[in-house]
Amino acid sequence: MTIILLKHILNVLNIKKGEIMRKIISLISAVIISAVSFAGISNADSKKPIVIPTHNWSSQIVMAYVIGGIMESMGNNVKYVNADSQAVYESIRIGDVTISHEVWESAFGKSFTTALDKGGLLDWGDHEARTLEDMGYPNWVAEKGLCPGLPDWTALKNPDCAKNFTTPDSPDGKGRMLEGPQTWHGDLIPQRVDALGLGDLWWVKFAGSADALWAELAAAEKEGRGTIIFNWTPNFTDADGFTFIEFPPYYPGCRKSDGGDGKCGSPRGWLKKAANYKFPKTHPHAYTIFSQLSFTTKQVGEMAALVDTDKMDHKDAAAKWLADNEDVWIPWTKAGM
Ligand code: TMO
Repeated sequence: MTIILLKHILNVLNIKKGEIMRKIISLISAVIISAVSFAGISNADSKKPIVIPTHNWSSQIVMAYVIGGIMESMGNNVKYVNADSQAVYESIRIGDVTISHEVWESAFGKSFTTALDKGGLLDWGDHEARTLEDMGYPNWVAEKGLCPGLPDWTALKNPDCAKNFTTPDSPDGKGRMLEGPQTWHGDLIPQRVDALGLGDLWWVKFAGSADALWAELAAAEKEGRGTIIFNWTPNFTDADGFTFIEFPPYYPGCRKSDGGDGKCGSPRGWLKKAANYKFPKTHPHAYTIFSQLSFTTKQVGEMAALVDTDKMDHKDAAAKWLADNEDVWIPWTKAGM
C-alpha cells in the first residue's frame, strides 16, 4: 500500500530511482536513531511511585523520608505506606512495596530469608552499621548497684536483683522486663527467660510502642527503681549510656522458633537493604543510588535522636538530616550518571 502510494508520488514528482534509494536509507537511519534514543529514554526511571514502608521505630521512619527525599530530589515519585515489619518482606516479594531500608537481622532475618528463598525479593546489601537488638538497662541501674554482676545474665538468677525490678503490675512480685511490641520478634524473650530458668523471678511484659519503652526509662529513673527494657543499637540511647545484658552467645538455630533450646542472646547482626526484583528495571537510577546508600551507626543513631531526643516530627527530622548531610548523600545521586 505504502509502496504503491510512494510509486504514485514519485511518478507524479518524476523523481529518479537513485534518489528513492537515498530517501529510503535516510528513512531507515532516522528509524534507527530514534530507536536508540528511545532506548535511552526508557533507561530513565519510571514515573510509577517507589513504595517505601514505614514501621514503628524512629530511625526507620526518618530514614524512609531521608531515602524518599533523595529519590524525589532526582525526580522520582515516592509513596509511603505504613506496613507490618514482618509481613513487609512478602509485600516486597510480590511487588506491593518496592524497598526495605532497615532489615534488622535479629527481628526480621527469618522473614527476610523466607521471602528471599521464595524469589521476588533481592538482598540489596548491608549498611555499614552493625546491630544488636536485646534486653538491657540504662547505666545508672548498675551504678546504683541494683543488680550486682550485670551485664552477665547470670546476675538475673539472684532474687535480690529481681526484687529491685518489681512494678505494681508484676505477678507474684517478680521483676519486670519490658519487651517491645510483640510484632517485632514474637515470643522470643519470654521463651528465652523460661529456657534460662529465670521464669520464677522475672516477668516479661510487652510494650505497645517504642515510646512506651522510652517512657519506662524516664519513669524508672524518677522512681529510683531498676528497669530492664528491650532496646537496640544503633539508636539514640547509644549516646545516653545503655548496656545490653550478655546472654549466652547466639548461634544459628539456637532459638526456639528455629528449633533450638532457646538459651541464647541475640546476634551481633547485620542491617540490610532489600528490594523487589523489578526495581532495577523500572527505576535504574534510583536502584543505583539505593545500592550505594549505606548508613553508619552514628548516622542511624542521629536519625532516631532527632525524633526521640529532640522531639522533632519524622518528616522534619528527615528534612533536617538531608540539609545537614548533603556531603553524604549528594555523591550517591551522581552514581551511575
Ligand atoms: C527492629 N528493632 C530495631 C525494633 O529491633
